[in-house]
Amino acid sequence: PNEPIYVPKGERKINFDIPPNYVPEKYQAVAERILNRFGNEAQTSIRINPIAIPDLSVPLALSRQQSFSLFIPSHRKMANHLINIFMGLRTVEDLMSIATYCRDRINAEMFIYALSIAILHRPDTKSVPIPQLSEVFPDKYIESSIFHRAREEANVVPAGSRNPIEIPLNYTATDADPEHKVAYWREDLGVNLHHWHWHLVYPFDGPMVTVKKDRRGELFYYMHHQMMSRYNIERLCNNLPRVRALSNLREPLPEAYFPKLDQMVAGRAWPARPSGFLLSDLNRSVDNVKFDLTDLERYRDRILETIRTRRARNTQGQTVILDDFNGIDILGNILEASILSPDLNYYGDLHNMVHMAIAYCHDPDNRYLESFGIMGDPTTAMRDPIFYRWHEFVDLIFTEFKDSLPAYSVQQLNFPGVSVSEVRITTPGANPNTLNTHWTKSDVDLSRGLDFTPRGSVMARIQHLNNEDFFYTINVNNSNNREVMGTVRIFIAPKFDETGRHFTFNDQRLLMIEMDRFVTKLKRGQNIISRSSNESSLTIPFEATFRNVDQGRPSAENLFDFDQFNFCGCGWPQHMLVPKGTKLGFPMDLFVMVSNYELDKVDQQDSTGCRVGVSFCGLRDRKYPDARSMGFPFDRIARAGVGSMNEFLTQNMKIQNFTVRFNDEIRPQRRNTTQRISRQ
Ligand code: CUO
Repeated sequence: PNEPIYVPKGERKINFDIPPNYVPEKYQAVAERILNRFGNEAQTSIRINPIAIPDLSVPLALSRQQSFSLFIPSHRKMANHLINIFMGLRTVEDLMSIATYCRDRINAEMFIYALSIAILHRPDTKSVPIPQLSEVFPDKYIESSIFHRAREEANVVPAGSRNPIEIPLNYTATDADPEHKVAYWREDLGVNLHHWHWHLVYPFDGPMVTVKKDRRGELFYYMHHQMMSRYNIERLCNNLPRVRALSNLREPLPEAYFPKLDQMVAGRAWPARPSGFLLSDLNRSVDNVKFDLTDLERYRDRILETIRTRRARNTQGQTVILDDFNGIDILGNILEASILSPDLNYYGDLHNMVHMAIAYCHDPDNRYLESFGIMGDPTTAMRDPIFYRWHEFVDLIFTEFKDSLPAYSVQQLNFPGVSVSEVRITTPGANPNTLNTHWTKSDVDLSRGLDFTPRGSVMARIQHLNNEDFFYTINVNNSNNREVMGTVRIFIAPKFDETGRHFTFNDQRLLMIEMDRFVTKLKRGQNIISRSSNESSLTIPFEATFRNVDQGRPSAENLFDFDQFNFCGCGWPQHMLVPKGTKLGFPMDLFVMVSNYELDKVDQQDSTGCRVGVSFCGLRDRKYPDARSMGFPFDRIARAGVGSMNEFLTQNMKIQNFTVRFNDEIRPQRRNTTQRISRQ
């Protein structure tokens, strides 16, 4: 039961042994030809057992031609119904059976969503990798014209000899729109996959939320806050100012976005949004979506009032105190909103509704029969510049609350007897304290998402940002007369703002991005800690996003192998760990803190699941493995008298200048996963 059920490796000849009534009516006539297509030459046959089919009328209400969105409450309800069915099945075989029955009947996106949630949460499918969304729905990530070229390639060239189809870096706009300078970041495949995966692991609605996820509201705050800081740093690297929050919903939106994506399943193009659009009240009976901008403003004001008083109310009319530690978790659930919100009616569903208001601004009353834009789907939302304006506002609300809490005292920050004397960054072959970035071209397989014959791999080749591997070296002195345990917390932030001025402590701390966090033993006396960038607690390995392209062309052997490498998909992509920097070198501060593990530790059993991407994604079925508030020590304002980073430091912290140098050339990805495998 702990082994993957079905491992696709290269090309295999597979027949399917499926109960006749499982095949939808319209395919009945050709069923035999499809299911048994390899006849006696098949290497494997997959057998599906017939079981009683549950009532699927609720999820079937959304047709296969409609677009599915988690942000639409009626769609969520249907998906939750399906998730409950998948979760309630007795065995993995029964799950496969019902999933097979649903596969060609249920709306495809809803089906993949519900099945992925079930696989992630059923105890008997812990080790089953969920389908990589970029391969199932490549149309959500990759420019539409490529699919015509892919079809041509597949028809003319036999599988195995096909060349990857190159996708240019700049296809959604030109630098005439300044916002386009950071399109490589917004449209990055790994960044978007991470965001989709995060929302799968931490849904805001549905049966999986009530299985209480530890600190999910707080993680909503922290993960999105960190993405915002990363995006703002990326903007500074590209000579753009930090994002201006979308605080006035009545102002025209100067940010335009033309996605150039097609939804193949629904057979429609994602609508574009020219510059200057206005949000308006929504009234779309077809989606059961109806709300006014005034409603949103009322929810916002109630949330701000809750922050001012640090008191929320619940459905029973009781007061819920937002305390120093749990307040942020409650606020995260109020703001998103999740069904864990103390009072969904009173506080509304602010974050999700503004996603919707933006997604429907081109057709708020459905008079043109248009569906939602890319802000209406967590899979695609991060491509749009407006995403960051809205999330900057969400982040401001969180910051408003965090800034009302008392600052950390020296005592809370300190680790008696432990001091950090030196920290440095080493990139092999480069100057000390330099990080190097460049472009890389990597491949993704489109074929699972292409419904045409002949079959076999068709690869798209994508150009993306990447960084050279590097190490941190940290010298720590332990003057206690015994061994102690410490948590090493590594952050980086830019030194100068958009006008070239040194950041104040308060502005710089908000841009501190986490790079790594790990627990280590500190023996008495001097300790030299060396840590590789590939071990980061933030990231998933390069190969979890891309097919390996060591030799320039993927082969059946180096396609990634689920047996050895049971990837867990949630986590920041390794290739986006380091901001782009600049050609001349972008000046940043490296911050390292060693905190007292006695105050950090969470007593619980070791996790058996994924141990990658933990900083943003937590551990499956376990508490978040760090007792401190997320973002510690930068989640609070500075104590009195601290105006600069130097003044903030206690003896268990150290900062170091470094630069990030961008080389505007394409370099191949080195194999870097060995360390990661042994760590697991
Ligand atoms: Cu992740 Cu707005 O929460 O998209």
